[in-house]
Amino acid sequence: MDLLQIAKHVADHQKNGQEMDKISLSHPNMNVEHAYEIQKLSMDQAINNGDRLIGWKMGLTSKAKQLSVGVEEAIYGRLTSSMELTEPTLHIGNLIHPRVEPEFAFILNKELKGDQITVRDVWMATECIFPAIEVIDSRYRNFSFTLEDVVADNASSSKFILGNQAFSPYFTSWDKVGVSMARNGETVQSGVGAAVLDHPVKSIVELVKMLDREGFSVKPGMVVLAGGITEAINVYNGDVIEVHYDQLGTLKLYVE
Ligand code: 0L1
Ligand code: MG
Repeated sequence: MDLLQIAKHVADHQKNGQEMDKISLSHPNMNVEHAYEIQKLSMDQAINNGDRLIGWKMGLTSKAKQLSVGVEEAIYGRLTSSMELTEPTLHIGNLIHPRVEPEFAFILNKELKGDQITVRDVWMATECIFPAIEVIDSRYRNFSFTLEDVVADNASSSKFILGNQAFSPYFTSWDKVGVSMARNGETVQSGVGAAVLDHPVKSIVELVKMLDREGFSVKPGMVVLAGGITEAINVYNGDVIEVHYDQLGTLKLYVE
């Protein structure tokens, strides 16, 4: 299996917003280690072309999401500078079938690494937390994939936006924050922070342990999306998405 060739193929489809066949169809022997290597190599393509690694995301962190895509473990992906929206407008011309989901974004101020990482280590290294919206856009038809496929496709990462207000980690019970998401004024999803591995901080612990297996770490200044708090919803041209985070405000996203 030529992992670099597969990675270039994935990178092209990500860049051009084009659907592709599942890699597992042509490479049924691909395992999760291969898939993470494909993810790394494909994101290296983007980085070599001027993009910048600015953080990590955790995906499939809720049981509901794992069930909906038929897998039993959380996964991670890479966040680059070109994925961050600085204005609340999502241009979908170059996307395939975008979905959005509410998340919390941790900003770290110390390196986090190693398989002995604890919740306390994460809190000691967390500068602040932002309410955030992640846009996922699987490059596979109908969001249909195996665990290996979705890992190779950078955990369906596409775009993300942080709120304008950063919050101290210490005065909010992040697992208790209620979140509701409305499309064009109608509430379509609601959830609570505990949907993310019982507490979003545990997702960061899990990420650091997973990264350690591959020799990576979370660097100071990086952003980490902890995982979807509700199911993701499809968005279409003209939609206005509003996500309300109890006590923390509302994020809007205009889809064009
Ligand atoms: O961020 C996520 O939880 C998405 C991970 C990949 C699964 C999907 O595309 O729904
Ligand atoms: Mg997500």
